[in-house]
Amino acid sequence: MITLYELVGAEGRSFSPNVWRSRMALAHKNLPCETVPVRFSEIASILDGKQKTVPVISDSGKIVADSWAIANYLEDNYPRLPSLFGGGAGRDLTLFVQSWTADSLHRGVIDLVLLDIYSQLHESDKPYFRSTRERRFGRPLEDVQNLCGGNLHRASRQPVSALGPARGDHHAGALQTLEYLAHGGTAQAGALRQFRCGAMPRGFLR
Ligand SMILES: N[C@@H](CCC(=O)N[C@@H](CS)C(=O)NCC(=O)O)C(=O)O
Repeated sequence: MITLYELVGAEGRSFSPNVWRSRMALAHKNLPCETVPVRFSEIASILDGKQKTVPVISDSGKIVADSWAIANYLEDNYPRLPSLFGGGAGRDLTLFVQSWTADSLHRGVIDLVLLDIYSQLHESDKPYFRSTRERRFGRPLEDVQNLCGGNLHRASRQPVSALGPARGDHHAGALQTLEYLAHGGTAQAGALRQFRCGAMPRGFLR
């Protein structure tokens, strides 16, 4: 059994797109897994105590960290299960999509949701999140999100970078879908449906 360590907020919602990539990769491979919810302040104490970020998986004691490393591990160690990449070219293309997602899409979206992420954190995580992110962004969380129009739903009334106009929910959906595509670039479109119906975190940014 594979164990997936995932970041959660105060109400137990899994809100990290990096973790969702691994969740979706596991689901795509039909691999059963158990999830262990962790807060930011607990990451350093999971497994061998060397982890700095999630997702992390433990597969019968083998520890793999980083969503891209996890996707590669699953593909290489479970070759008989549905392929995440569909071959070498698909793996290369997926790496490109993953890099673009991290460098362009996430950078565009994070301004819209930073305060929302903070608001849904457990109280014990809030000081850490505020201090690290305010250092990174160089201003208060409130200013980051307000400077770009308020929130994901208000932003839905105007085009947001390359995503174009759409409902705010669709931005969130696009983000999740792209996250999935980042690990399933050439996989069958049909596989996507299960995430829409099942594992998608509806309204998780509200
Ligand atoms: N490149 C890594 C990034 C992982 C990452 O940054 N995870 C965030 C959650 S989205 C985290 O664990 N951050 C811990 C922290 O900020 O202390 C991956 O794709 O897994």
